[in-house]
Amino acid sequence: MRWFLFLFGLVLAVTADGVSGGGNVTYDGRSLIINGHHKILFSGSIHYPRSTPQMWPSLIAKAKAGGLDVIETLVFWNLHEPQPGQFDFSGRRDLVRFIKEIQAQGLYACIRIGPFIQGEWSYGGLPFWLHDIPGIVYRSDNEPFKYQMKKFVSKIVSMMKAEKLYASQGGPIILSQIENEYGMIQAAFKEKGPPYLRWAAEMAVGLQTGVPWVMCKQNDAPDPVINACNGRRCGETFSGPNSPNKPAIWTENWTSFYQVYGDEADIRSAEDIAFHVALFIAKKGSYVNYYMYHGGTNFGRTAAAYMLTSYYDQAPLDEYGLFRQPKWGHLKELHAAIKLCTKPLLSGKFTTMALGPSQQAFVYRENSVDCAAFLVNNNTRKNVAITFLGSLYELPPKSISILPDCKTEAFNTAKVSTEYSTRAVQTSQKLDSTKKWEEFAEAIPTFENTSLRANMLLEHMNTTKDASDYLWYTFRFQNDFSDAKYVLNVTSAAHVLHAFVNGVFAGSTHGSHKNKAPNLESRVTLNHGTNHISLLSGMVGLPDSGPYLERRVAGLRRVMVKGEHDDIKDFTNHSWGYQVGLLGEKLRVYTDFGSSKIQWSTYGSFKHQPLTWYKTRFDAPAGKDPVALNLQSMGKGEAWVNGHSIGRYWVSFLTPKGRPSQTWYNVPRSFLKPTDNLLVILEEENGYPPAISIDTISITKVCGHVSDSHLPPVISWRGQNKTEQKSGNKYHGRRPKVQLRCPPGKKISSILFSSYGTPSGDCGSYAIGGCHSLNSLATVEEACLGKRICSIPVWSQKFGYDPCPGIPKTLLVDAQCT
Ligand SMILES: *[C@@H]1O[C@H](CO)[C@@H](O)[C@H](O)[C@H]1NC(C)=O
Ligand SMILES: *[C@@H]1O[C@H](CO)[C@@H](O)[C@H](O)[C@H]1NC(C)=O
Ligand SMILES: *[C@@H]1O[C@H](CO)[C@@H](O)[C@H](O)[C@H]1NC(C)=O
Ligand SMILES: *[C@@H]1O[C@H](CO)[C@@H](O)[C@H](O)[C@H]1NC(C)=O
Ligand SMILES: *[C@@H]1O[C@H](CO)[C@@H](O)[C@H](O)[C@H]1NC(C)=O
Ligand SMILES: *[C@@H]1O[C@H](CO)[C@@H](O)[C@H](O)[C@H]1NC(C)=O
Ligand SMILES: *[C@@H]1O[C@H](CO)[C@@H](O)[C@H](O)[C@H]1NC(C)=O
Ligand SMILES: CC(=O)N[C@H]1CO[C@H](CO)[C@@H](O)[C@@H]1O
Repeated sequence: MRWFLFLFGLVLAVTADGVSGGGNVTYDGRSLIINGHHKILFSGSIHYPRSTPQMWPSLIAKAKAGGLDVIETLVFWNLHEPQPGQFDFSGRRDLVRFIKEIQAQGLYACIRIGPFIQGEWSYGGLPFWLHDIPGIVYRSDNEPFKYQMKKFVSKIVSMMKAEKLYASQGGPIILSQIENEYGMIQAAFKEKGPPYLRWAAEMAVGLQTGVPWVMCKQNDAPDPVINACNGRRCGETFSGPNSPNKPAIWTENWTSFYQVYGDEADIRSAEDIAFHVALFIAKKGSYVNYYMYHGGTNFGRTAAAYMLTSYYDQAPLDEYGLFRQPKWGHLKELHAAIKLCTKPLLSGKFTTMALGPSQQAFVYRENSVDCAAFLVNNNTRKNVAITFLGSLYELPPKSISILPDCKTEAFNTAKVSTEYSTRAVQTSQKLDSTKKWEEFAEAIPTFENTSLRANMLLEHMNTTKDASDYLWYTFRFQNDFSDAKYVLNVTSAAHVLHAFVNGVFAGSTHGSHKNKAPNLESRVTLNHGTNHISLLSGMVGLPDSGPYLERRVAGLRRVMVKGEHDDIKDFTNHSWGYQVGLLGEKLRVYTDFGSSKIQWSTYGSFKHQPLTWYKTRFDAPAGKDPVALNLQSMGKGEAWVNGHSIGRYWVSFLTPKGRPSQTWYNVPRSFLKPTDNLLVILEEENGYPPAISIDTISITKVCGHVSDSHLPPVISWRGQNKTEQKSGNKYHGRRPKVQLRCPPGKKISSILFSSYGTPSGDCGSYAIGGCHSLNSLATVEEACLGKRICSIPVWSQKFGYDPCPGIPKTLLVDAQCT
């Protein structure tokens, strides 16, 4: 009874005290201290340029509903300062608007300024123009770099101050980060590393933000900067703060992992994330950030080398901002359960107890009433019964039970109460009328067409200055070989390479995130007399990691033509002509204006060869569901909608399982008009545009699977009313139940499967087992049809009779949302 009242009070207290604008931020060995209060904080990464300003309010609201206190973002230097001194904070770049939206929703913010951020972002966020500063060495004790870094960091800090966005000024920002995972590469800088690191810390602290700074993966972060952990298992791997006066902070707890072309998606289960977060908190962690909470989209050419356009689609909010269940809901319940432990966690005495060979309790006791415990079963195979303070607890393999009163299990990391949801794609519009497509063949430039010349192979990035992914290398030569067969042999450090001989396609090669592109060795036919060779070097994003980024090289390294009789001509130091970018890019044919300036041909006018632009128009799908282009029929390239680049696509690069890493490409609703939207595609290989479709993405199915011994988490007590409170029965309302929730605007339209008994399988694939109530379907239909949300107790009485007395039963329900 007392515990319950306490619990209820605490819920109110957390809500009221929770997150409100501003306050002085300090810290001690336990946690951050905001306005004099210690805090356990849950944070989630949402990167403002990876979604649209129109999406920000709903993403932040969903993060708040998921129990987060803080939204964390990187700051993207190369997006904000594309040319020295020319700043851009418009649209998706509007950092101030993003922070103000966080503030408006009553959450805290953490900005990781870097300004080197890695982040699977092109060039790790550094503007490419830094490369042209004489003598520069990035991220080292190097005056030119330090000068530029300080200038940018100061600019961002003063922008935040001008808008009064630091907590010390009454704003939401409670934490900032300087540098990023420098500890991983510091050794490469030898004696230039440590002074740079100290300088970075002093420079940041000197900006007097009034809130603490962190450095992640930097065990020796200088005082007062806090060293933080990044990774998947910080509860197990983090060696802890480097001072007893600093709190344990986890800046990147990966909810999944970034994906490169050729990779399958990395699926990290809700149970595994919950286990490691609970463990980190159990071991005195006080701040956990989910990287990513919403990944979003790498629009345009912002993705780093070989990174997919879709970013952390497996996060609790998927690429489109839809709930990824049960991940979002399971973590929400975890946060609520941990928040119930706040008082003893922050002021209780900490002890640990061994309870078995791989079982342990982490206990925080303040007095006889305020006590919280985390029971850990680290056995990965077995259910284990644990006796703790005289009570028995059954823990599934590799799981943690949270007892906010040292008695009642409020939550177990491996018991998922949240429904599973299935995301489905519906084709809204096929673009299959060839009459509606037009095409434009990209010109293959020859040496004569170029104005930039050199008697050597230029380095790719330093030549394009990242104005385009593409660089043409051209040369001409008189063929005096007597052979009929030739091999063009190109060694390159480009990501992709397409070769053309006398205007005709002569072969391609590409690399991957792990391996550089193999040599292009193509059999070619040469003219007698003059031959024109045009080689297109392409980058799929600039590199974003490792030391000495300024020394990286890309593009062609060696070019030879070899005859049948091994007569070799080496053209490496020949006279070369260069063209930066494609003609279509220069003419901006992907905009309404640019597209009207060129002569498009009807679809199918010429024999398709790599490097063709395609154009059509389409209407926006009705409704509000997110929109995506299905590019399954295409190869590799980039797509634009009404002039906005929705990113690079690379469907022809298959995973080991033989499928594209990404088939659907996000088209934010705000890029669309109701009708007549301009779609332009640059296809580098061979594609079949008439098979492209405009699709919508939505949650169409929800499924729950709960056993009759599985009590729902204590978070559901929040909803209890006064009468229930007085009854003081802790277990009131805690009967095991399956809960189903369709997304807003949809209702349960049919029950696809329902079995109360011993159904086999799980939400992915199921079948009726040896024990099954004949009322399974009717009971669930009665409770759920036509409703958006329903809950069905896992209880024989509900199903009219017990189909197999004495046997533990489960209820598995799969339902359609329409
Ligand atoms: C921060 O602390 C200073 C004095 O220590 C105080 O004047 C100021 O009002 C505090 N700021 C907030 C937002 O509470
Ligand atoms: C659990 O076991 C694994 C493997 O033996 C070990 O690496 C890890 O540190 C253990 N974790 C805990 C919390 O005991
Ligand atoms: C390139 O040069 C050739 C020969 O001089 C010319 O016919 C062609 O039109 C030029 N192409 C472009 C894109 O300028
Ligand atoms: C990069 O290009 C610039 C001209 O834009 C040139 O001055 C410089 O030497 C080049 N740097 C390297 C490393 O090639
Ligand atoms: C291409 O050149 C590389 C060396 O640059 C050589 O190892 C390879 O054998 C050559 N390939 C052919 C087909 O000649
Ligand atoms: C090209 O020129 C560079 C610089 O003069 C030289 O080091 C290199 O060996 C030459 N390469 C070939 C294949 O001739
Ligand atoms: C409060 O809960 C009790 C017991 O579940 C129920 O009978 C009563 O109708 C509820 N009252 C309100 C106002 O919801
Ligand atoms: C960059 C980095 O530290 N990656 C590590 C993240 O954690 C996984 C597994 O915990 C490691 O395999 C990675 O090396």
